[in-house]
Amino acid sequence: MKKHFRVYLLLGSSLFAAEPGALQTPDTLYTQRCRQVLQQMDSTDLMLVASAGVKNRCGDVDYPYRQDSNMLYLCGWRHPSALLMLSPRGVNVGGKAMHTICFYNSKALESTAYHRPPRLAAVCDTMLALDRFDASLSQALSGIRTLYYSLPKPVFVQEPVTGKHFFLDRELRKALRNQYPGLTIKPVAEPLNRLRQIKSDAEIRLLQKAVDITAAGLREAIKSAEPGMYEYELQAVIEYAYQRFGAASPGFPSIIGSGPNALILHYDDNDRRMQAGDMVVMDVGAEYNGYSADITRTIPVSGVFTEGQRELYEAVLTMQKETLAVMKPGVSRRAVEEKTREVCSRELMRLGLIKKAEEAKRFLPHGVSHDIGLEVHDVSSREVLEVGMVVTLEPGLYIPADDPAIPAKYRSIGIRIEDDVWIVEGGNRVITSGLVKEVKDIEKLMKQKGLGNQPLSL
Ligand SMILES: [Mn+2]
Repeated sequence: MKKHFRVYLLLGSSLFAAEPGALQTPDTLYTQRCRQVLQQMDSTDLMLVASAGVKNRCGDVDYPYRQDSNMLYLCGWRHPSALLMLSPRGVNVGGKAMHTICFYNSKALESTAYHRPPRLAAVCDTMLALDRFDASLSQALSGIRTLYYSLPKPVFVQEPVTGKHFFLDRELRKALRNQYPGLTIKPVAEPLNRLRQIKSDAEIRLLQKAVDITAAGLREAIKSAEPGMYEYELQAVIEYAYQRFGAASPGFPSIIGSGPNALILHYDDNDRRMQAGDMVVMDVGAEYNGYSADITRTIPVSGVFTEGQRELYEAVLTMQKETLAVMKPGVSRRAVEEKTREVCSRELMRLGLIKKAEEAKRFLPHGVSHDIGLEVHDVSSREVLEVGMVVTLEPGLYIPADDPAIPAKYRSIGIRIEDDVWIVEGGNRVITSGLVKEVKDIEKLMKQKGLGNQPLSL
């Protein structure tokens, strides 16, 4: 029985790997990235990028594995217990100078029946078993002045019974200094973030796929929403699309906040029963082949906006549209933020919610843009927009329930509209533009039935 099961798994995996529709980063791109990093480094530098650790869930069960983003970026390797070494000077392996070496755990590889063939062979100069790492490292480090290496997270460890606590990264840094006196240790982010922030065409295709899958899920959720449903039912509809179209998982916990929960920025309990008259904020993103989308739509649960909801929604939409119009290469991130704030103040004054521009911050307490990529809040080192960056634009308005000075029709409403924006020559392209966001389009779509309205009984 067991044997058959294994054969079945292997067969299934080879079919999956050969699936023609699956988008992947081409091997040549990994080689090019490694070469670019090597060119930026001095001959007395060495870089080590480690696989992410496995996190235990309970007993024999681990959390689904997610590779470290820098490892994914440089070589696409998806397994734990591996180290990628980049040496501009070269490390002597069998008489040859190797510049990119991957040390990997061959045991771990054998036990994963689903793995794809090691594409690394095409990316790295050589692949060595992990037990050769120690010897290779001392050779590679001789004469090295700067080691680029990121210490693992979480950095703070506390043991509750003894009350002992220490900073893991500080301890490791100390140990490294003792072992290699005179060595400067810098995070790999320093050379890598600037590269990661500019997306290649291959990365844009992956982000577009993550976006399209997320939009498909949101479209079904918009059609499905109705009073009496639970927030988690909308989450199920959205994440169904992720699994259906081959996205591994959400890139971050789905936020489905209805009624008063719409005002909680990182709400993800998703367990409230939605009522007629509520708005529901859905802030979600599928992760496809390592790349995460980030889209927010806000809809009226009943299918029709009330007057107050529509006025606030149109105000947020105006903030978004006017800001999009200024987003292009050469514009600073601060200018983007200021544009949204300027329109926000103007709109809130027009609606009579504030009297002075500076009062607007109370109703929009968060930043409105961040990079996306291998992480949903992706690395960022540039203050000015450049061709190839992909950033979100997510204005919102959050009107508290308990302020009698605020007209009743606006109270207890939270709205956010978030799109993903690719900065191109002379302007931008909204890669999430296939998903409805105008009031009339949302109301029209909500008239249809969705996946979440299909009967299913226990
Ligand atoms: Mn976001």
